[in-house]
Formats: sequence, structure tokens, C-alpha cells
Amino acid sequence: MSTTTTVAATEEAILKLTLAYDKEIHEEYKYSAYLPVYDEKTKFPPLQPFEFNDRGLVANKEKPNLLPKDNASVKATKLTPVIGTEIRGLQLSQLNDLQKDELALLIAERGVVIFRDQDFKDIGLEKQKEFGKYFGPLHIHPVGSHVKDHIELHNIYLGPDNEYRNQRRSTRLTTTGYHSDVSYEHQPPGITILTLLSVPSTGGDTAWASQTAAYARLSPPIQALLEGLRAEHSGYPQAEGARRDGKFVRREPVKSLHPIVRVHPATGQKALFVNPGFTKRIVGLQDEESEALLKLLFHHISLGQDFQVRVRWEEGTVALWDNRVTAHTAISDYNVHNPQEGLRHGFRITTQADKPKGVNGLESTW
Ligand SMILES: O=C(O)CCC(=O)C(=O)O
Ligand SMILES: [Fe+2]
Repeated sequence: MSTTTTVAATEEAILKLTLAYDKEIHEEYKYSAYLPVYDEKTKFPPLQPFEFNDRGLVANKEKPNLLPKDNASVKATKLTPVIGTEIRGLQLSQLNDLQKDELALLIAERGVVIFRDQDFKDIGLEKQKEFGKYFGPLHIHPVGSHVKDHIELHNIYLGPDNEYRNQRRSTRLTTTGYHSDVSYEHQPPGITILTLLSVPSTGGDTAWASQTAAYARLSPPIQALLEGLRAEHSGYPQAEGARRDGKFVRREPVKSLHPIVRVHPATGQKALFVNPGFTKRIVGLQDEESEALLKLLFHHISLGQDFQVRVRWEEGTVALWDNRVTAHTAISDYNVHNPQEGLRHGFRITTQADKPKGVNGLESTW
């Protein structure tokens, strides 16, 4: 069975690496080096505080380097009025620093930016990581599967041979679940870069919700109430679930109390910073009050199709989003057991960002 196979990585250090796939069925696969494994040996200490410099802060707001007005080959299209921009005619792998700074700002403004026809998946692991590091230190997922020898590359893989994931999926009515990546961290991620190496023939889209718009839609009295509150985001259920399933927890879980309304350092825009994935309760409220308010917000975020965008992946698509101003969900609607529908496989590079700041000096605590 695929989930119990172990391999010895080197002679001196026997690294236990559990394969989360069946080796035999991927022998011909071009991106087999990116298939999911679990390092079940390396423990990581708690993340340390660091000074974060948002690249968007130094960007030219007009974005003359990234989106020059006199270059017809670069096409940027708004996917919806509220959230999402699609770019064609530029290679992420070729961007200079000025362009990357403007891109960071564009991602913050538009929530998610979709690059089509990219060579990014073929530039190699070191260059891929180097690109991510430009935006912030790379996050190592506390429990997730990753690319062999590159633990910062979080694996996205739902194939017929990923028995662990397939099993876990079966207890819910839907696969959708809006979240902001590992928002329980004390300095949670800013930009995430998701690259698909193999795209199913149909399905497997990803959707994003604008948390800036979600906040703006609320009535002023509710906005004012939320601006004074923090909510608890917890990594414990994820770690406990992994342990229960016999998985290795490589960094002990943490909780953070983040402002519910977060101010983006580069745009100054306010956004809701709660998500159904990791936010557990509102600090200072009675249980029923906290539950009712979070339920209201989670419904609002999940149901607001008029501030969401759903993106279809194509060969060569790379998605970059800002976790500080969006929530997102995978849409796992394809049949992993039907080879005609194809394989969905990719990797995520996740960059850590600032300690969240709210309104009137409200900061995260833990
Ligand atoms: O697979 C996807 O569409 C998104 C998965 C996800 O939540 C992520 O990469 O952070
Ligand atoms: Fe995610």
C-alpha cells in the first residue's frame, strides 16, 4: 500500500520518507520528482518573530514596469470587478525586482493574480524557491506532505493512489472550505504561489473570496464592533487530526489572537481576517455570541459570489494570492478514480508576512 512505503534517503542519515503516492503508476510522469512525500523525522522549532518588509510598499503604484501601457503583448484583464486579475504575456521567471515589487502590490490590491502560459513549473526547484523568497521567508507546513528534499514546497495532490486524503474527504458533504493559509501562525502568510503541474481535464478549479469586499459590505455598526475585537486562530485541530491519523507533526501547533479587521501594510485597506478553516472563537465574547457572530461572517464569506472569483486551471497556470485580504478554497469536484478526468497535482510556495495589525493600534497577541 502506498502510504506505508518507506525509503532510505542516504546511507548515513536514514530519513524516513513516507510516499503519499503509488510509485509504479507514475513511472512515466514528467513531474514525478514533485510527487508528495512525508518527512517523518525532521522536527522544527517554533517559528521566530522577524521584521517583515512588504515588497508592495516600495512599488510604483502605477505599475509601469509590470504592466507597461505601451506594450500590447502584456495583457492584464480583471476577472471580476471586485477580485482577480489575469495576466498573459509575461513570464514570472523573468521578472526583475521592480516588476516583482509591483506584482506584490497588485496581488494585495486584486487579492489574486493568475498568470497563464508560464514556464515556472520547468525552471527547477531552486529557482522556484528563490522566486518565493523574494516576497518573504518560506513557510514550512507543520503537517502537510511536500516535495522530496524540499520541505518548503507544500504538496497539492489528490490522485487515486492518495489513500490518506481520499479517506479523509469522505465524511463531508462538500469539498469546499474557505480558509487563509495557516492563519494560526503568529506572522501568517502573505503571498502564496500555487503552481499546478498536472491539471484535470475538467474540474479542480480554485475559488477566492475578497475579504476586503466582505468587510466593506458590512453595516457600519457591525464594522465598528468587529474593529475592536480579536479572534483565536488555532493550529491544534490540524495537528491533532494529523496525529490521530498516525501522521508526523513536524512543528508543534500554535494559536494566535488576530484582529478581526486587518489593515494591509501596503494598501492600507481593511479586510476581514477570520476564516472557517482556522478561526475558532472571538475573544471577550460569551460562547453563544462568538458562535453567532462567526457563523454570520463565515456564511457571508462563503456565500458572497459577488465578491468571489472561480478560476479554471490551464496547462502553465500559476496563481498568486494574498492571504491577508482573501480566503480561498479548492474545488475537488473531479473523480480521482477516473483516469479520463486526469491527475491534479501541484505545489504551493507560502511566504510569511507581518504580524497582523488592526484598527486603532490593535495588534495580534498569543
Ligand atoms: O488546490 C487548490 O486549489 C488550493 C489548495 C489550497 O488551499 C492551497 O494551496 O493553499
Ligand atoms: Fe490553502
